Amino acid sequence: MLRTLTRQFAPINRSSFIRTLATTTIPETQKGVIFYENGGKLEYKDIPVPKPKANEILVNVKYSGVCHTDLHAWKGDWPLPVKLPLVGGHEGAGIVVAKGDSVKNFEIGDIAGIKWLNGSCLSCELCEQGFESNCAHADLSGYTHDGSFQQYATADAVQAAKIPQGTDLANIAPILCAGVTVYKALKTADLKPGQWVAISGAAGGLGSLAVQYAKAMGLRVLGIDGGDAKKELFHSLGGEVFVDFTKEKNVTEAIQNATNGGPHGVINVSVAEAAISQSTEYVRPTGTVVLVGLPAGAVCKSEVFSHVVKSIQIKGSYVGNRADTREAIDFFTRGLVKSPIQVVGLSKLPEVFELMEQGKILGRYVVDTEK
Ligand code: 8ID
Ligand code: ZN
Repeated sequence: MLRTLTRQFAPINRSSFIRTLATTTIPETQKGVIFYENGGKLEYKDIPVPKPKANEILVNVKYSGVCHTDLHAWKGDWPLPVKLPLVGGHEGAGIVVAKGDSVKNFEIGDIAGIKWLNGSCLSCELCEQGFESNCAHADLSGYTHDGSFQQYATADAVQAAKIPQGTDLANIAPILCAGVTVYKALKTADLKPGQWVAISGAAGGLGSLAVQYAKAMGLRVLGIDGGDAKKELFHSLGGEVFVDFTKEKNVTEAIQNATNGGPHGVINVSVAEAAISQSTEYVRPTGTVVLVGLPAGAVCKSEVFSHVVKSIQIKGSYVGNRADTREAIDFFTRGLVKSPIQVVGLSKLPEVFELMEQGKILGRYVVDTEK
């Protein structure tokens, strides 16, 4: 039996929240963007509203960020097959409108976030130790489980993100993947306040948040990306030194000069294989290269002699666990990071993918599921 939304909310003076007051019944069908094969038509149409299982909440998604991962999923870039047909999206923010009988941690009317990690087994050694994203049975929103590019989406209540009442839902959406991921990647780099971190892909969705989390952690931030608009965004977010890979003749030298010997850590959030390998060259001796961006079929090459003599580390970092999520949201709620977003209707998703493919997006696009 599902407990459905009946209670009346007290009005809160936030535009994205007020619009939820009208949501009192759960329809049978809803608008969503669905595709039936990789690279196939992205159809904006009426689809059934999913029913939550005993362990799940049903979230009336108001806004969803569009992550480059959604583009990879649609294109079929990775060696892990997607569920088909698929509703993508994994940065969904909305209101809990129904829940399964065994859900204890959410009430109807709570604000919840749909994350990439929709659910995990919670009983294997990895889950037990907080490495839930690495669980062999991980269920992924917008990949193996229909995600947030629809008005109603389900999530395992244990993994769904808790969002404080009154939060601006459009602005928090990108925190649910991009924010959590870069926050975790920065923790993985294990840097100290005052040290240099380079963000490769600094003005994209993940990068623009990484700059701010890094600043909030007391790091000095060098950003690498292409074009004047990206440079401007980077500096407006508090970044210190910008290296334009489209203009700079010797990127490695420019980065090492600006950081007096190379950054202590590098967060790779570009979707460019060559840029990832290059980061092993300019990183400071004893520094750490963190791999986050996932270009199709990419290999990270590190020249072995230098790797050994410089004693560098290369680490992979994959979203974050429940604690990372809570902490990343806390940085946002305290105003330490802001989402540089542009909001468009969900029906415009194909156009957003096109801009993303061309590398033309500044910050993050967020889709409004009601348009
Ligand atoms: O858990 C994870 N590891 C995780 C989580 C979320 C996303 C990984 N990702 C992956 C995505 O799947 C994607 O491969 O991180 C990558 C970046 O996602 P995004 O930030 O959502 O993508 P974007 O908004 O398109 O930003 C990419 C930026 O990289 C720049 C672009 O200009 C853009 O600003 N860029 C490129 I493409 N080539 C570059 C280069 N050679 C570059 N920046 C510097 N040097
Ligand atoms: Zn993502």
